Amino acid sequence: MVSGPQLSDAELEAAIRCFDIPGRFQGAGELRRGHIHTTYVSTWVGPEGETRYLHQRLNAEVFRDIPALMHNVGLVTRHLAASAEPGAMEALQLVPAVGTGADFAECSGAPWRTYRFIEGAVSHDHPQDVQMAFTAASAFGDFQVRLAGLDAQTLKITIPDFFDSEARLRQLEVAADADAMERREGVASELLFVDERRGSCSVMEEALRSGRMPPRVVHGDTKLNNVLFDRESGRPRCVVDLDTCMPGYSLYDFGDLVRFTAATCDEDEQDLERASIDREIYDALEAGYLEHAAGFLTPFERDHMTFSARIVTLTIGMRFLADHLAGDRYFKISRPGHNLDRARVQFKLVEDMERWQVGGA
Ligand code: GN1
Ligand code: MG
Repeated sequence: MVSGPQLSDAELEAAIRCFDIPGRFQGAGELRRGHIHTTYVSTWVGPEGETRYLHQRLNAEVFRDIPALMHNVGLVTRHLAASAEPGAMEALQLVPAVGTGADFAECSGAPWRTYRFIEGAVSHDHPQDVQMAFTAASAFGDFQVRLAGLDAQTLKITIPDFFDSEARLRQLEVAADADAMERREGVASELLFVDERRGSCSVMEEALRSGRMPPRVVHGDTKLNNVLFDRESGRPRCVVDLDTCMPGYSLYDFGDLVRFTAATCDEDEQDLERASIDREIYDALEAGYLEHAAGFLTPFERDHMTFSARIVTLTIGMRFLADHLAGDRYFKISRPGHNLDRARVQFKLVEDMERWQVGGA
């Protein structure tokens, strides 16, 4: 997908007004975040002063069943809010739609949802120091512990095989065989890179099949910037982006956290020389994650933490490469070859982790 949908100001305001927000509407603007949905922030003035709201025009190509997606988000936000202890992180708060009271609404030709904006918080694409990495990992570990109280059966599978590396490999191979954009020749070395590692794509799936690793509800997109930190104190305030909260395996979240947070460059860096994994950050992530997760990880999981970082990075690289081959239909891009750049960074990170023998499994 090349860019978000272009909406007129009137269409945007109409969509925002589908939600039950008190006060007088002041204005709204786009917040350029994420590869999937399109996000806006609006400002309102009421008796309590100025308040802001976050609105998302949901991507129904990626999430084919929006009611199922919002069923999960509603369940998770309410579970987190109900189980919050004093001093715990906040849960995102959905704003109901006018008239129906539902968690989403069809407006201006698309499905939308609205959250209360979390004020006084910041997010980071890169950790400022090892302490920040530790804190983020601890926040995601805590999030998993709190989700453990939620019956996985009640959550819907909104994107089938989302965490499954074997399925992601097959999707890449289908995209390469179809070669819809005639880009296959240009990515021969990347396809070879994946092919040489195809055996590793079965390790986690085999463990799930054989029962050596339990399925668990996970966050599914544990990028550092999905933790909001308090601007003043630096403490974690809220874990956001709950779209991929689904049954998966715990180490997926740990692996994805390493992939993004310990990387020394942006996810789409074009100078591959800059792409590596920062070992100190890796260690802080491991220690931070274990702060809460040590209590529930099985010996198999404990032994496969470093491996999970490698396999999740390879898997997301395969997804970017498959999308490049298919014509950039899934992840938003802002330049030609953007998904290929993203894939190459992931593969460089995998190579780096292999070099320092991360995850012998
Ligand atoms: C997508 O849109 P965003 O940035 O929250 C993707 C994740 C990927 C991530 C890679 C539903 O998340 O799975 O890990 O990009 N979300 C979906 O940056 O596919
Ligand atoms: Mg996401």
